[in-house]
Amino acid sequence: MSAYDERTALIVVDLQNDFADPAGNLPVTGGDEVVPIVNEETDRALAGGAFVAYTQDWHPPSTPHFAKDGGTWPVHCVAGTWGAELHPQLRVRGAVVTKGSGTEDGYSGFSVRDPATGEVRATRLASTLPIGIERLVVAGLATDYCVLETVLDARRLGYAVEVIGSGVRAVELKPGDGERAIQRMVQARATLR
Ligand code: VGL
Ligand code: ZN
Repeated sequence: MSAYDERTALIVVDLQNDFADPAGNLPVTGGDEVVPIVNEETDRALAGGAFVAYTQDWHPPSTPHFAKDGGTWPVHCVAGTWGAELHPQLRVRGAVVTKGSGTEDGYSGFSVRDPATGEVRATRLASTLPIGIERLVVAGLATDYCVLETVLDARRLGYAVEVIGSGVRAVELKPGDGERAIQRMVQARATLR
């Protein structure tokens, strides 16, 4: 395990009720197991002087992201609802960055995409990280969507990235999606711990 320092940020992706609670609208198998792992990781990060940020999927009631509106997913993480809240056992000790709150689609914590125009826009995440952050440690949900896209974007932005293998879980619309996502992250030269 590599040490935390003030040039490192721990990014906790979408650890929200709809994904992490078995009663959520888009439950990820084993999603709740990630919560204590992330809490311990946060202790280590803060002890080492690292920054911690939490992303929060935060959708309007209608969005091209949802199957009922032409997209892929059951309604989930609607802004202001129980499902969109961060998991109650998650100890939130850092910045919270919402994403997906407009009509845009996309999974990355760093960017969203307008499905009509293809335009890609930054979220507040990059600007929320303190100046001097060079390395990101990533955990959360889901391996094959928001974790994957956040890690790929982070590599494009030039951060060194470490993914905590025990701290992520996959949706697996198709079996093997989680493993394939890990391979893509490693191909992008993220390291897997
Ligand atoms: C996610 C599907 C839809 C995620 C978000 O957080 O991985 N997956 N919206
Ligand atoms: Zn979503």
